[in-house]
Amino acid sequence: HNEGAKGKALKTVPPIAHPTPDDAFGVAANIQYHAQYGPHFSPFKFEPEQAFYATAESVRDSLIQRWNDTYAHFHKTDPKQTYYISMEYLQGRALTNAIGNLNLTDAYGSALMKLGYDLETIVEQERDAALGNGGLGRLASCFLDSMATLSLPAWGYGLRYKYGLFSQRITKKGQEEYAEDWLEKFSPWEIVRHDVVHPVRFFGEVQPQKDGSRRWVGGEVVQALAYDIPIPGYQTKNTISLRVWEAKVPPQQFDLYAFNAGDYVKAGDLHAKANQICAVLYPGDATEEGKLLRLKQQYFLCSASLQDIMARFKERRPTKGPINWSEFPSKVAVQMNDTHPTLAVPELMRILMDEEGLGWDEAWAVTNKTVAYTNHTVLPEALEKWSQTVMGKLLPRHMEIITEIDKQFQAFVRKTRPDMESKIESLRVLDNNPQKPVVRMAHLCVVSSHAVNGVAQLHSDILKEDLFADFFSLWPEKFQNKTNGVTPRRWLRFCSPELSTIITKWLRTDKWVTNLDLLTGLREFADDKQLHKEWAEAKLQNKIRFAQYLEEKTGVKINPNSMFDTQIKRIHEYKRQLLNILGVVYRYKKMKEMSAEERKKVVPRVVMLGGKAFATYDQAKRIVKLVTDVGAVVNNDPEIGDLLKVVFIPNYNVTVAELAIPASELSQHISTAGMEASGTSNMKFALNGCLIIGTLDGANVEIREEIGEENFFLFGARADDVPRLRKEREAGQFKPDARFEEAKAYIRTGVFGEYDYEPLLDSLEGNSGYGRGDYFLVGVDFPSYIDCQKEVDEAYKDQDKWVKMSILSTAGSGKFSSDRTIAQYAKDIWNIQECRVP
Ligand code: 4GP
Repeated sequence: HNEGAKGKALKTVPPIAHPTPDDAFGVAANIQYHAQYGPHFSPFKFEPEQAFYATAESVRDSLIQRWNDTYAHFHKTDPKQTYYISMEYLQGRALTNAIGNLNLTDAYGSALMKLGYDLETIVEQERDAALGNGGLGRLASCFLDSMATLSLPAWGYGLRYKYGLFSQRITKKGQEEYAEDWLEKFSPWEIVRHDVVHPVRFFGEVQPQKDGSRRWVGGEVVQALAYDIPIPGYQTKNTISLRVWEAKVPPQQFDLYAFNAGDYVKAGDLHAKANQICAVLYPGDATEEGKLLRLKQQYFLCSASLQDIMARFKERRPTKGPINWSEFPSKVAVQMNDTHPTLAVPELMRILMDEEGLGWDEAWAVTNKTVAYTNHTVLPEALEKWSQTVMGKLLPRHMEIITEIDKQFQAFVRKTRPDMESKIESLRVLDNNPQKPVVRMAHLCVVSSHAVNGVAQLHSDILKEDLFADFFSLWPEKFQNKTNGVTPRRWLRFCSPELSTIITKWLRTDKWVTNLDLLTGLREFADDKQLHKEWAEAKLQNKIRFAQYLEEKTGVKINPNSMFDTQIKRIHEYKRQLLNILGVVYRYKKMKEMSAEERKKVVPRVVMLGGKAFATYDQAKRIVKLVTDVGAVVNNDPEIGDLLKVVFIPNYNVTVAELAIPASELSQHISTAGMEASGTSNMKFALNGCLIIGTLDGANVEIREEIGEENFFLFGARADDVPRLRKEREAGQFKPDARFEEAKAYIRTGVFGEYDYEPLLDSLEGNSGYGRGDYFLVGVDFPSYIDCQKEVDEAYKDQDKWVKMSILSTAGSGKFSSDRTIAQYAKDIWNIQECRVP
């Protein structure tokens, strides 16, 4: 089945020569070779597209070699290995990162020059791999980069969606969604593995066996086919895998008789069903079909990955004698990225019991020591619950296992904590509400895992004190915090080469790229005039580059000497893009009321918002519409000119972030306190010397601690106060600030157009029919937000002070490297060690 030692192997022959950093001629020849013989060959054509594919294929050769060496090394040394299972990965583009990590950037740059291209043009040919939705998906990708860079024995598993997260277009109607066909012209980075295939069953029934065991039979069986995407580490040979699965049916299941009889639909029925599984990420789940498809996707990912892990484990055991299963957790760690891969638990139990013949207790002990769970959100709507009926139909054996876990959990509580008897119903894995019996996936995760973690200190505290408080009282030792991080390679070294060069120059080393704490060395120069000059110059270059991009995409011309103020993230009411835009509306109104003299004192600003609204999330789409409508008026107001611009950045993705973040001077992280689990773009902005205006939420708290409170623009209610404030708001005890009323009333006058904003504005009222009565406390935080924005303007007027704050932001960002986060997971949860390819 697998890529291990069995069967005939390729004889060792002299190694093939791969491009080296100082051999631009060799690299150029290699690119030419691929242009000539690669799958994208086109006679007489060497357009940027052909050049990109030839370049990528040439880089891929080096990656494959390293990937092979890494695999062989892991196979030989047989270390404990981590498997990160995630429904999402937001990889973005790979070329810059790959050649950067391989230390081949200059070589490829000069090679392409010889062939008549500059690297930048070629890089821009690549489509983003957007196999994810938001922070959780990008975090998974940062983690892979750190796992490889730390030379850890670790892999990622995911799904190979045909269409990535939709591509967003902004029209007069607001956001429109289009399929993101990232595979249209193939991805040069994936290697299809026809030798790695696992069967995955759906539906069918459970048959009791003579020996008392149970077996799942019948139903539909599809094949999971592996694609490996090599993930190179930085300055290490180690290159790990992101293995993504695609669903296939074997050709024997194509009904040739039906086809020849003219029933084409029937003939290809199973193929069509298999194709649905990996068609899109998060298919709409308003219908029963949609729900079933989502559960199918989750099981497909878990089953294929677990079978794969199992096969590798077995392959690495000595061939003689029975397998000692208690050894499994000392060789395998499985990390569930949120609740989407929870089915890994019953699937591992099923394999151990039904296929390997272990008893319940033994299987449970192995499973518990193997799996761990990361929670990424406390939003109730995001804590998955699956209908027991659907689960029982699609996965009858798993439903039995889940039911047993639920039963044993109850018995455990009764036995060990009789004082908690009254809590059992609300803690159970099964919610047997007769109207709607469901499986609580988060509870299944907590009960089954040996470790449960939140993603920032505040969030982990909320898990312990609130969301999972009773579980915490049962198992205090399970709960941990692992504050998120971001990879310094993509998010500083490669996305801002200008700033990186300056940092390396002043620190006299580039070791900060793998040891981000070294950035504190910049503090020493925070007042140095020369550094200020260089720093501001780099920022300006990045601003100019982004301004050009924006003009190309939106037609709006922005002045690079204005303050660049950015909020980029998924559009969600709790993230409060609405607070931002209401603030802009208020600012605009005040500017209109000013005399020409007064206006001269205004700090020119470009307010940029970007992000995708989930296709069925109406309020989020209205927010997008409001931002674009405000922009259309403000940007064309001759009285205002360059003093204020409002731009919606279309189709926000990883590549856009790589341009926007280094160009920003202020970024907004303004969620209702207690609702943003961590945030990771806040870390990227701070790392790039962008100041933050934010609430005390998620990782903002730790960022502020690290960079110093005097370098952070703080406003708004604290998480502890939120429940009380909500109650007061509900009880009609909230007295809105006049400025808040003014901003809303201004929109209601119709200055920004005739679109019906009432559902949005009404959601901000205490007794709303649309929202939840200003549940997100926009009205409560509005006055302190406006005051804080004033402080921002004042600070910006003193550019020396501003640049110093900017340097100190970067200097204090060392903690937020995903290398630190991953090292902590490796030590505290996975118990894995470095396994470096010699
Ligand atoms: C996100 C959280 O909303 C964000 O605060 C956090 O930084 C990120 O996970 C990574 O931990 N959650 C999701 C999600 O993306 O889908 O729940």
